[in-house]
Amino acid sequence: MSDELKRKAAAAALEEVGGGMRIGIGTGSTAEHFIRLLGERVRGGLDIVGVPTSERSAALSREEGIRLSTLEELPELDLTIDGADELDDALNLIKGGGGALLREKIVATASKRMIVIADSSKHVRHLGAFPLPIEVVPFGLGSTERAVARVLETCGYEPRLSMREGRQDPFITDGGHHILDADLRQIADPNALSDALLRIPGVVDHGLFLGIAACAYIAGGDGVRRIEA
Ligand code: ABF
Repeated sequence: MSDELKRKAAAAALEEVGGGMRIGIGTGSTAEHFIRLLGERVRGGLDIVGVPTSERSAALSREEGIRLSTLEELPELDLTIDGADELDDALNLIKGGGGALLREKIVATASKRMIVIADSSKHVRHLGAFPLPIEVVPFGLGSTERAVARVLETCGYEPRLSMREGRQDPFITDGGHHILDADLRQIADPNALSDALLRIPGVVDHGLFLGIAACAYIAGGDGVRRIEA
């Protein structure tokens, strides 16, 4: 069911893609529906170029026959379409459950517009039930973990942090970093938390996407709703 909803959200967002566009291509199971639908359109003659947010999405896009480029060649994109782990009414997001948050944020902010696609289970009143991914460099991992815990405490959270496990142990992102997942239950002030985390030297970025998404297609039992930020 949720998979069918993800596909419906992806199909609705695809309507915003036009010929000649430079498209940021997201990561995750919802974004994979988008990539497959986009592939069908490309094989039907739609001329677009995509910039993928992960090696996984790049591989699927190639299989689908989508022409790919990079931000070096195309520093500005027209549109990015990507999934999310949580989104609120203001279209602030938690992303990074799939481990691709850094490239996702770089690609989304290089785009004139970002569109989120999600099933309605991702739409929440307050962000934070989904653990916040925090991408950190391998050097100094122990010290960075302590610094993150201190910052969370200062911001009023009980620091419940876990190192994400991967096939290699710990998980390694496409950029060669690790991910700490912070279970915060409810994020009272996302902007304050974002600023505080970004001041820690070993933190590369985190999964809060604040003021980045322009619109969302949310698919539920009663159809697909479009929300503007
Ligand atoms: C990406 O995929 C991520 O930022 C987010 O973590 C995840 C959502 O996955 P799915 O679409 O599989 O629920 O968009």
